[in-house]
Amino acid sequence: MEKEGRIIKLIGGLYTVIDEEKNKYILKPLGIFRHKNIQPKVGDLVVFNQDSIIDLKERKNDLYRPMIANVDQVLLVNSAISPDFSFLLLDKFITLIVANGIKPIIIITKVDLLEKSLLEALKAKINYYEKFYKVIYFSAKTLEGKEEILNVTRNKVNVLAGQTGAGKSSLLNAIDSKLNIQTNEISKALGRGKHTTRHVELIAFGEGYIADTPGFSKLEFLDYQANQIRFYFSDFFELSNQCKFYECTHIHEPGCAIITAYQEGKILKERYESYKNIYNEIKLQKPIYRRDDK
Ligand SMILES: Nc1nc2c(ncn2[C@@H]2O[C@H](COP(=O)(O)OP(=O)(O)OP(=O)(O)O)[C@@H](O)[C@H]2O)c(=O)[nH]1
Ligand SMILES: [Mg+2]
Ligand SMILES: [Zn+2]
Repeated sequence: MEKEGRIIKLIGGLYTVIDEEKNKYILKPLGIFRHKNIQPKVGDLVVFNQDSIIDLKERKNDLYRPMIANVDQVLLVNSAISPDFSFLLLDKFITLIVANGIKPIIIITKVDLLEKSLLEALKAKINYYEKFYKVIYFSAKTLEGKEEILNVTRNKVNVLAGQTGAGKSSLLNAIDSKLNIQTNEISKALGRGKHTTRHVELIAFGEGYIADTPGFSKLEFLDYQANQIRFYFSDFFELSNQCKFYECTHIHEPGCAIITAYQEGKILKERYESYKNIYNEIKLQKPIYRRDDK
C-alpha cells in the first residue's frame, strides 16, 4: 500500500497523517530523512505506507514559528477591545506574515464589546486595509462574521495569529462547538500561564484546516534590515515607483511619494507611523544580533 496524505500532528516523534478520505494513520518517518537532515513537519504533503512516511512533496512555504509547512493563509486575529486594538501590533503582524510570503486575513473580534460609535470610528480607519487585505468583523458572542470566516478558510491550510487574549481559540470554539479548545480564562485558572498549546496540530475546521497556535507570536525583526520593510508594506510598495529615489526609504527623502500620500491623507496616519516605528526599531537593534548590518 502506498498512499498520499497530509501531516496534521507531530507528538513525540510520531506523525499523524490524514488521507483524502479523512482516515488517520500514526506513522514514523523513514530513517533516510534523518540522514538527509530533513524533518517532516505538520502541513507536509507526504507519501506513506502502512507504517512509515516514505516521501515528502516539495513545500510551497516553510514556517519556523509555528513549525508548519504549506500554509495558505494566516488569520490575524485582533480584538476590537480588551486587549485594546493597536495599529502598531496589527502592522507588525502583517509585516512578518507578508515577509514570509503568506497572505493575512484580518479578523477584528469581540465587536460585541465595543460601544457602537467607537466601533464605527475603528471601522472607518481599518477600512484603509480593505484595499489590500480581506477584513472580517467577528463576535464569538453574536456569531457575526461566522459565514465569512467559514468561506475564507474553505479548502485552505490556515494558521491563527494574534496576541494572547485576542480571542483566537474562542473564535474556533464559537464557529465549531465540537472543538472545545481551552481559552484564556480556563488556562489561567489551571495556572498554566499564557499559551496552552504545546504541540502544533492542524485541526479540521469547516472544510479546511486550521492551527490554533500562537503564530508569529514573537514580534521581532532581528532577521530583517530596516530598508527591507518597505517591500512588506504592500500599499507603500505599490506607490514607491513614484518616489524620486529608487532606494527611497520613505522616511526623509525629498520627492517621496509615500510621504506625500501620507501628508495628503491618502495613507492612514497610523499605518505610516507603524512603518516609521518598525523602521526605527530595526535601526536601534544591536548590530550583533543582525545577520547583515547596514
Ligand atoms: N465578549 C466577547 N469575549 C470574547 C470574544 N472572543 C474572546 N472573548 C474572551 O476573551 C478571552 C480570551 O480569549 P481566547 O480565545 O482564550 O484568546 P486567545 O487568542 O486564544 O489567547 P491565547 O491562547 O493565550 O493566545 C476569553 O475570556 C474569551 O471569553 C468575543 O467575541 N466577545
Ligand atoms: Mg488560545
Ligand atoms: Zn519614498
